[in-house]
This record gives sequence, structure tokens and C-alpha cells, in this order.
Amino acid sequence: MSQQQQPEADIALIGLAVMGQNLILNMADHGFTVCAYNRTTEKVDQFLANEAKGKSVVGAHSIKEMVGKLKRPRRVILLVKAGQAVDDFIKQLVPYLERGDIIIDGGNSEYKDTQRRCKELDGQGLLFVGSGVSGGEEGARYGPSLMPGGHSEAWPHIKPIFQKIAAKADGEPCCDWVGEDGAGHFVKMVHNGIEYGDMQLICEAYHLLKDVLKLSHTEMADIFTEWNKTELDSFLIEITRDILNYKDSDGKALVEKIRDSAGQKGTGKWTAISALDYGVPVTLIGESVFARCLSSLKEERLEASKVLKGPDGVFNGDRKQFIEDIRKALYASKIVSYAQGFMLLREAAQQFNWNLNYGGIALMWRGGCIIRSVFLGNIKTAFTKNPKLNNLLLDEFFLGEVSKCQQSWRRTLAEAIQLGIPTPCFSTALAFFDGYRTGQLPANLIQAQRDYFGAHTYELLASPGKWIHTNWTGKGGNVSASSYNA
Ligand code: 2AM
Repeated sequence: MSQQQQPEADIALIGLAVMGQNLILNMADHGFTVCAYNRTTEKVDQFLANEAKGKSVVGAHSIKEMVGKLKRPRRVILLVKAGQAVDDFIKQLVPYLERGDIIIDGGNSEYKDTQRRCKELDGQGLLFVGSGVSGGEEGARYGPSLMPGGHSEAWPHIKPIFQKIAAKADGEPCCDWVGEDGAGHFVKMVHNGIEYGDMQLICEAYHLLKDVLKLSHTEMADIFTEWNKTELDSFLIEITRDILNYKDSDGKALVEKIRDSAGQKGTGKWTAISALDYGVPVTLIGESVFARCLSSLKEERLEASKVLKGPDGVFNGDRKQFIEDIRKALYASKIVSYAQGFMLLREAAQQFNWNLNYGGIALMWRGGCIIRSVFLGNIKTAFTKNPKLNNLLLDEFFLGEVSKCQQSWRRTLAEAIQLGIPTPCFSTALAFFDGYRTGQLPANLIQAQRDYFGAHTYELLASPGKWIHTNWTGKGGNVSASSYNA
């Protein structure tokens, strides 16, 4: 009997790199039969003979064979290199699939590609899902955060598998339906942007502890241990403690031997670009990307450090108080960063007509991924209380938290500025907070300047919607810029 007549696999996965392999093993451990396939088919045999030995995993050496082994509707996950490889596999798959079958892209695809693929496959009666997968190798193996979005008809068919293999936070799966077309990959992109921000904030705290208070690595690690028992309780604080404690073979902290040039793969940059595209002030993620750019100018900075001199004062305040101030500055800045991230999600939802479940997104990030933290539970609560919450900063809980941190936040920055320690993300967070809570900003002057030199017109506070041009010099004439376009 041919294998086509005995479909046995619940789902197929294409792409046997480390994430793909671990995700297959995770699904197999949860009782699903998975069909494994890879462009280089030797990897299928190797995988079956080693890691997948004795597990409910079957292999295929062609797309045709793989599809033949699948129960209907067929579910195929792609975990291949983002870009052309995804399109190539979709092209190969389509002739073998039937109406209602599902293709899931679990790679790090750009959300615009996912939008395009959704549309193209929709025209062919196939259901396409773009899913963020976060948590690295360990997450993929034992519980990732999964952010699926796309053709909503696919969700009931993938939900039992996805929610079973996802990480759990307070008993709930860190996976839910995100929204239409590219929503899953957009949310994953914002997740990565927030991760950039969180990491930079921790680096700024470390910089202050090290260069203002001149603490040893053990002392700093102890501080991070304490911080991890507070509102900052999170994976990134935990690993920072371990990194600070890690000694090289000579007994010295390894972290100090690492070249201070941060790498990046681009997802933080994409978040900042969409923030600019949609006009949302996601300043903290933007600064975190630029901080990495500045760090990578190592040679240039070394040269500049010989000639550009800053203040050479020393800290003579209350050291214990300053440590607590830094913690609060970090916490308040983090609240601002997440508020900005959710502002971007809200704007994208409006642009693309997505019906995003913000509380669900917070829960998806609550466990399994790099930004997992107790704090995301508070965000979930805020959105559960008010699904239409306009801004996280306006939620009663977060409003109270920022208010409790505010004095410490300002003292930290004042000290950093006095002593010349760069704190781009702490600073931009406070600048945003102060801007956001200001009813009257100086942008009236910008409007006047634009009208002065370019006749761009302005609105009066007293008559919004009515655009006026003033002949500021008495020389330029009374024609406004919009008149030129008419
Ligand atoms: P490979 O093992 O045949 O190289 C991560 O790189 C995964 O994406 C691997 O499974 C790899 O397959 C696959 N991959 C990368 N580029 C690809 C391409 N252009 N076409 C098909 N698969 C590709």
C-alpha cells in the first residue's frame, strides 16, 4: 500500500536547522506525529537517525512525499531562511496542496512579505499564517512564545498544536491568535525592538553602577540578584547577573574582555523604521538601535576619547540611594518603552485594519521569549481591565508606578549628565514622558517658522481645521504653499 493512502502525520516542518529540529522534537513530545523535510535531504536522514530516534517523527525526501504523509487539512511549517527561500518553498508546495490546506511561516520574515504571501495564497484557496517564534533553541525545544497571524480560518486547525507546545505563564499558553495578515510577524518585530530597548536599559544601569559607583562585578551581580526580586524580575536581569558573575580562567570578569561593539541583525532597525513610517514616537527603541551603531564606531570613539574631554567630577551622594535610583530609572524607562511599543501596535492595527488583542500579546511575551518578565503580567492585567486602553502610561497601576519612580529617575539622569555618563535610553524615556504629559509644546513655533520660510500655513488654537498663512515680513506676498499645489 502506498504511503499516500495512509496519511499519518499531523503536521510537516520544512527546515532542519536548530530551531526547526527543536520545534519538531517539542511537537513530538506533545503527542503529535511530525513529518520532517529539508532542502538538503541528508539532514533528514541524520535527524531521524539521531535526535529524532524513537520519537513520533517521520521523514520525507521530496515535497510530494511529505504532502502525501499529511492528514487533512494539511499543515506545513516553514522554518527556513527569511526571504527568497520562503517564496521558493511556497511555490514548490502549492501544486501539491488543496483548498483549505495551511502553510505556516515560522521564520523571521518581514511583515510586509507576510502580507503579500497571505494575499497571494488567499487567491489560491490556501490559508497562510506568519508566526513569530521566539525563545531561541531552548524555547523551541521546551516552550517558545508563538505569535501567529494571517488567515484566521487556519487558527482552529493549528491552535491545539501551537498552544500545547508553547511556553506557559501562570498556566496559560504564551500563544494566541494575533490578528490578520502580517500581524504575527509585526508583533514579533516589535517584540525584538522592545528586546533591544530592554538590553540597552540594562547596559545603562550597568554603566552607572560600574563607572559612577565603581562597584565590583560581584557587587553588581548581587544588585541584579536583588533587582530580580522586584518589579524588574525578568529573564534579561537574570542572565545579566550570571554574566557579571562569570569569571574567565584568570579569575577576572569575562564581560570586561569583550569588545564593546554591539552587533545587530536588523529587527530593531525594522521596528524603528516602521515607527518613522507610521509617525509613532517609539524613541526608546530608536535610541537603542543608535546606541548599538555608536558602539560599533569603536576605533573612532577611541580616537575621540583622546581629545573630547568631559567632566571629571566624582560621585559624592548617598550610594545606597543612588543604586535604588538607578533601579527606579530603569523600571520607569521600561514602562515608557512598552507604552511606546504598544502605541506602534495600535497605529499598525489602524493602518492595516487589524483587530489586535493587546492583553493576549502581553501574555504571549510573558513567557518563553527573551523579554519574558513578571512585568508583562501587569501589562496583561491593564489591557484585560480596559481592552481599549489608549496608552499604558494612563493605566492606573502604571501611572502609580511611574509616579513612584519619578524623583529617582530624574536624580539618576541629573547625576549621569553631571558626570558625563551616556544614558540615551533613560534620557529619551524621560523626555518622552515629559513631552507626553505636556499640554502645550513649543511646536507652535515650528509651525510659525514653517509658515515664515515656506508658507506652509498653520492653524490657530481658536479655529482648528482652518489653515492660515501670514505674510511675516511684509515682503513675500500672501500666497501659501498649499495654493501653489492647487
Ligand atoms: P539547507 O539545510 O538545505 O541549507 C536554515 O538555514 C534553513 O533554511 C536550513 O534548513 C536551510 O536548508 C534552509 N535554507 C536556507 N536557504 C535556503 C534556500 N535558498 N532554499 C531552501 N532552503 C533554504
